[in-house]
Amino acid sequence: MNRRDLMKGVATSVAAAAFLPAVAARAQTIAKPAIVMANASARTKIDLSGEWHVSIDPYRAGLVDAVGDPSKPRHWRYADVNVQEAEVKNPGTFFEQDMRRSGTVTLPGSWNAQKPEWRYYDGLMWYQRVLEAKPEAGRRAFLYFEASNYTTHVYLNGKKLGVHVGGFTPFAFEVTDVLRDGENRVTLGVDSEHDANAVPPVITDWDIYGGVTRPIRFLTTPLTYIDDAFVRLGRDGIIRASVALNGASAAGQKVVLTIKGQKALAATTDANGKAELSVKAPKSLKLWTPETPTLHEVRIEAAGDVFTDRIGFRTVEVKGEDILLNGKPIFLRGISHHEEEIGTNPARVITEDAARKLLTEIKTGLNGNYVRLSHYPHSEVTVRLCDEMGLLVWSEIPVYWAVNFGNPDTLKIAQTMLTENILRDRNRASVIIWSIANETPQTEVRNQFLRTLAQTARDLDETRLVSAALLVERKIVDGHIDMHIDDPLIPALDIMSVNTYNGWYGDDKLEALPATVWRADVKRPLILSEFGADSKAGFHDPQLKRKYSEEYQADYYRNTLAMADKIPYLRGLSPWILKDFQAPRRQHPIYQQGWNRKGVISETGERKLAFNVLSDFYKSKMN
Ligand code: GCB
Repeated sequence: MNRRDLMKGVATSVAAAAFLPAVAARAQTIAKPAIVMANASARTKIDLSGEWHVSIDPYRAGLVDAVGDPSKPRHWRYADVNVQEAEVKNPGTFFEQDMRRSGTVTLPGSWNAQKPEWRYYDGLMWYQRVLEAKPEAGRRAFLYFEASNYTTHVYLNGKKLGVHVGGFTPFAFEVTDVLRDGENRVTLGVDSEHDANAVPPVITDWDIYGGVTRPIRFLTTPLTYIDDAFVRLGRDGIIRASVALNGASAAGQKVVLTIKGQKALAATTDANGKAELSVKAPKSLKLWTPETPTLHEVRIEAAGDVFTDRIGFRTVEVKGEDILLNGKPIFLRGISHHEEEIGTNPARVITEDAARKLLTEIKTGLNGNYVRLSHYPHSEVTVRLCDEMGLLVWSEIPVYWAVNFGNPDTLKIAQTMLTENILRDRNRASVIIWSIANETPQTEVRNQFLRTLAQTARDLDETRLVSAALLVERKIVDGHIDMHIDDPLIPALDIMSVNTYNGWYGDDKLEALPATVWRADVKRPLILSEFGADSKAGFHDPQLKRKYSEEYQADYYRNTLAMADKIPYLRGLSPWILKDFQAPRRQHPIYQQGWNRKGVISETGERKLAFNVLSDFYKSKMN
């Protein structure tokens, strides 16, 4: 398939011109979420991982009745009612659900892996469990969700706390006033449906993984607490901390910041509860690098609350065609990675152990220093491990393929996701690139949409680079393959990144790839953000080297890497992809069976021939 063809007809149907001012107006109104709860896991009082009652609701009866009327109480999974007792008390009453007597599943974990018939279920699922808690005088209480996919309705003791849209970023609701002493009931309605305005849109090349995919925590804080803290090293050699308090006494509070081994800094919060602190980085400060990923103990005290984290200091910038880390040019030896654990029936449950296994294959197995966490924000545990292990990170939001660029509400969803992602991860030294999109059509509404996102990223974080994985047109010029990078979005980006599949999609011979000519209109460092070919682990075909054989994939890598090596402004690679992953669009009965087979390891972790080709190439790039 020609990559351009994929995008034909995708250009938005909404009247674009009328729409642009609305897009711009919307950009002004995006706000930080009411609760950030930076480094939330450090505040965990009760981890709500474990058994939850579950009830499937494909027609959404618990939310809306037939013909759109309000739903009937007998369907309300969230009602604060003991159904069994109510049935005895009033024999005339009836219910069409009872969460307490429904079966259970273990959360976190997408429903896809919980029952074979749920593998491709796309709809509403209800969850409920008991939270034993006690309201505490002088403390606030919250429910914090690391991620739940896609629309999550949250209730406590029959009261609706709110709704969150988006599958990969954290959110929280305050429950101080709803919490009761003893048994509390948390009920969640998680709807995986993506409509045409969703981010990502309906069609992707990965599995939906509906449900609660990351931990849920019950947290408590003092009445005024440190909600957000962004601690970073600027390109000017200054360490800065932006601190935000949340609570009635947020204004006029003393804030004290200590980086272990350094002198403490102090400031006072303004009328909005915010404080800015800064100090020139001492010469002795150990910088974070992939080779020596030093993390410093950071402690912030204010209003009787304490925030702690382990934070690395480093700078990243672009100069001409170079990416500089701590002022020195760097080549990104990476690979793309979907969030999916090794195994034959993955549930997208990323434990520290599961993440470590996968990242070790990149760091040690492939001699990598970089990972593209595609196509959406991955688990916090993964990003924290990258900090610890020394892997640079490309972080992405799922503005993918046919997003409805003409719709201001879609932009708002994307901006909110980007904001939640940046607020969660901007203390992670490993993260160097915010990616705002993948393979999007070159239309004016798309350009506006993505420029707005680029600005959102820069407003929230002045220390990192902005990029997007772009499409590029392939032509034949004078007998060679010609790739001309001319996307009008590039001036808004720090790095131009391009996905290219010549030799897999299309008819190009592998031997023709090394002679490919790459041309770019704008001077920027280039990352080949994707290239790849399917192979089924164990299918060997040394003679014919048919597609899907390990030999074809290995040859594809050899030739594509030979091509890449000739691009003078190439500064990084993240081939597609580390591991074979679930992809409902991929149904070749012999080779794919529901998996995208472009992994250099199989779904069970078996290394394919291409793994060694890439690993050797990266070895040759290590200084
Ligand atoms: C792409 C997409 C990625 C797909 C891949 C493929 O360009 O960005 O999500 O999975 O191609 O395998 O075709």
